[in-house]
Amino acid sequence: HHNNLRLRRNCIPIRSSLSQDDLKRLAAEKAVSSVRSGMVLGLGTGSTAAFAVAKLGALLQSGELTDIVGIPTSKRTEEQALGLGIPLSVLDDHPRIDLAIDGADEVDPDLNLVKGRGGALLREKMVEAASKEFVVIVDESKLVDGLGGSRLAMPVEVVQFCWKYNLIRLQELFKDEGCEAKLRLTDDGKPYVTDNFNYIVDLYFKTPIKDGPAAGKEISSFEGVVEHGLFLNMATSVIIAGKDGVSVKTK
Ligand code: ABF
Repeated sequence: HHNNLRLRRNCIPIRSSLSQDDLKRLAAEKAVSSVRSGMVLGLGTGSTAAFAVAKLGALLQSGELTDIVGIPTSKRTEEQALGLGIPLSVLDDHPRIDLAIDGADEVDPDLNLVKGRGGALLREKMVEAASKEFVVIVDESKLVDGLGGSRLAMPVEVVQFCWKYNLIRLQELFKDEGCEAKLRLTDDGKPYVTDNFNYIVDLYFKTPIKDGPAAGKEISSFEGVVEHGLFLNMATSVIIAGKDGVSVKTK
C-alpha cells in the first residue's frame, strides 16, 4: 500500500504539483541569478522577497557571491538578512543602489504596481526609487487588468494625528471608484503601526483606479499622508512565475 502511494505521487507531473510558495521561490531565484558580486542590493519585504533574501544568503555562504551590501526595506527583512549574515547598510551611506528585488500585490499590463499590503511601502518606495534596476517578483495571481482591480487593499501610510480625517478625505477622493477606506488593524484589534510609526489606511475599490498618475498626485497632496502604495513607472522588469513556467516582462 505504502509503495503504491509513493509510485503514484512520482507520476504526478512536476508542474501541476507546484504550490504558490514554489512559484514565489522560482520567481525569486530567477531574480537573484542576475546578482553579481560587488553589488549594492535593495532587499524587499514580504513572503516572495523573503525567498530572494534566503537565496542570497545561501550564495554568500557558499562563496558564489562576495562583497554584497544589502539595503533592507523593513525591520523584518533586516532581521532575516542579519540572521543569514548578509552585510547591511542604509540609503544614507549608499544613495545609489544597483538592483532592488521585491514582491508586489498587483501588477498591471504596463508594469505599474500596487505594493504595501505588507506594510513596508514607504521604505520600499525610497529604496526602489534609488535603484538603477528594480526587479519585481510575483506569482501569476498578482496580475491585474487595472490597479485596484484585485479588490484587495491599496494602502496609504498616514501620520497618526487625525488619521480619520485623512481616511474620510481618501474615501471621498475615490468615490467614483466605490472606494471603502479602513484603518488597518492588527489581529488583536489595535491600529497597525508601520516601521516609521505611522498608521495605514487601506483603500478597497469596487472598480479599478481610472487614472493612476492623477490618483497618486492627489493622494500625496494631502497633508499628513506620508506615502501611498501606487508604484508607477518604477519597475524595470517583472518576473512572473506561473504553472506554465517563469516569464520576464520588461518595459
Ligand atoms: C512587499 O510584500 C509589499 O510591497 C507587498 O505588499 C508584499 C507582497 O507580499 P507577498 O510576496 O507575501 O505576496 O513586496
